[in-house]
Amino acid sequence: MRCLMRFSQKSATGTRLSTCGRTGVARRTADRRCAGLTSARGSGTARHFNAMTTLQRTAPRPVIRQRGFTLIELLTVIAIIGVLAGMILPAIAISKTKARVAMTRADMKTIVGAVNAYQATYSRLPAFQRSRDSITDTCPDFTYGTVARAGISVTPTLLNGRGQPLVPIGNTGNSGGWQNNNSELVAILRDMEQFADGTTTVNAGHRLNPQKQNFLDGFQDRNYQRPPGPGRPALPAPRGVGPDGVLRDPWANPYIVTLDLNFDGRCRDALYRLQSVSQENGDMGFFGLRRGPPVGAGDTTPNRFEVRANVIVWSLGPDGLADANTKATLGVNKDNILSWQ
Ligand SMILES: [Ca+2]
Ligand SMILES: [Ca+2]
Repeated sequence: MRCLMRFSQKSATGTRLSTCGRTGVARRTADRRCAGLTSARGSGTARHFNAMTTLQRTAPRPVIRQRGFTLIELLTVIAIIGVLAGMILPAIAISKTKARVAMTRADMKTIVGAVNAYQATYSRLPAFQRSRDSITDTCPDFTYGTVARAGISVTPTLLNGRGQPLVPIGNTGNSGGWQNNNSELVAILRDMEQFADGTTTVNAGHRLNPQKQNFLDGFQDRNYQRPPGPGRPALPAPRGVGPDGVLRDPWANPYIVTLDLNFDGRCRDALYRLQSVSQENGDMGFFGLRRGPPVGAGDTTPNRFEVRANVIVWSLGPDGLADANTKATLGVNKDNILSWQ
């Protein structure tokens, strides 16, 4: 009876166990043996069985040693994790940068599209009168660069996302030295009379967008990532229109936009017009840039590299830098993102 009861027990894993730990044919054999032994309790065979059972009960059980990791094993695991992290983290950083570059390209398409839509509506480009009046033979188009505010100087410049001044990029050789950043375009294209910081825009009274259309609705309004405080400047937030009206890229730097204000079908940008940046071979430049013909008698500069477009946009790229003495394909200019590339 005891054996039958044991046969009906299940182990923790669901395997049926016999008294002797047998299964299948062995179990049936054990069944018969146990049945016979049970009916013949007290016989010699039964005594033998009882002796065996006693021996099994009293036999020492094997000791299972539980040991932890050794120091060497732990150090090996830590080293492997370190190697894996060293391989994975750079890959994550690269994919993050690629995603931001893709966002930047999409943003630049949106800006170009907004300018074209404005031009189709009003038969002119979205520029303030002082910007139009500033063009000359040596500076026939207008670049909205890194200048902090509208005026007659390229300094002070806007700050990057870490609160550092950006490289000065603005128009040289124009009349009166008039400069501005892309907030001028934002005000006109979004039909803004006032920016979030309270500044009155060039579009006050809707004078540059009388139909009150929003041509640039693909961007969010961003607050500063850190507001200005006593003795410290505000830190701009990435990708969107800030309280100062400046449209910034995913690295919190302003999009640089050049408009073809002399309407010759070519954009002469403040940086990319430079021979030191764009010349590849003779009048041939990098990324489709070509040295254009002089636009007037006073246009004697060799810095006439241009893009065939009515508007171009570019970003300083992940490093937030550009240099007027470095080729477009090298150094800090290499990662710049160009709408015409
Ligand atoms: Ca032009
Ligand atoms: Ca750069």
